[in-house]
Amino acid sequence: MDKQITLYAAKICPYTQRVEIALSEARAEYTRFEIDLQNKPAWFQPQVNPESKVPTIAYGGPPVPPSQPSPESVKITESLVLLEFVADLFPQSRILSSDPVERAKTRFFIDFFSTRVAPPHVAALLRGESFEPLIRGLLGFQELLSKEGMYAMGDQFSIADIAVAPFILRLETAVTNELGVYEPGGMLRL
Ligand SMILES: N[C@@H](CCC(=O)N[C@@H](CS)C(=O)NCC(=O)O)C(=O)O
Repeated sequence: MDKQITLYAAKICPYTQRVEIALSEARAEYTRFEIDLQNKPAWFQPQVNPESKVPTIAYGGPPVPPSQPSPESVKITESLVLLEFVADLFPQSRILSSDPVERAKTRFFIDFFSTRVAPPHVAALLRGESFEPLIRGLLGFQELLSKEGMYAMGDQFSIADIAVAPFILRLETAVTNELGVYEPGGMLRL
């Protein structure tokens, strides 16, 4: 029998959404446990994640209620690590290619997004800093998108799409509705 998977999650969390998309794409059976980030259960930090963050997966161990996590399950954190973990557990999902070059390109794409788009996104929208680094990052990001298929890396939906989707959707929603700490129209004054 396959080992059990419990995902500690929060509905509002884009990092959690990454993992939920991957598990769904892999048609994985798993138990989802919502963590109220404003009022976390006392057992969460000591027994599940010392950093006290979602998403976290408890993998394996005996069948237990999520609120009574077993020390025998392995606790795995960090959404990008978890995307690769899900891809490894469910290779038939094809969310990460088996080809070394494709894998490297996928990882580069995700790294580019994480270092050149996500930080200036936060800086511009949440701290009111210049939009220029964000626009520059997005232009570079666009260049990396496959010219062939409909997905980030080509014809196959992959962890590249999954890693960026929750953030790109938030960015689009924010800038089309002028949500954020910048002045109205501020994103256009470059
Ligand atoms: N780098 C982590 C970030 C996870 C993260 O920051 N999660 C937030 C919710 S979106 C969290 O749990 N924060 C703890 C808190 O709010 O106390 C990842 O990629 O999984």
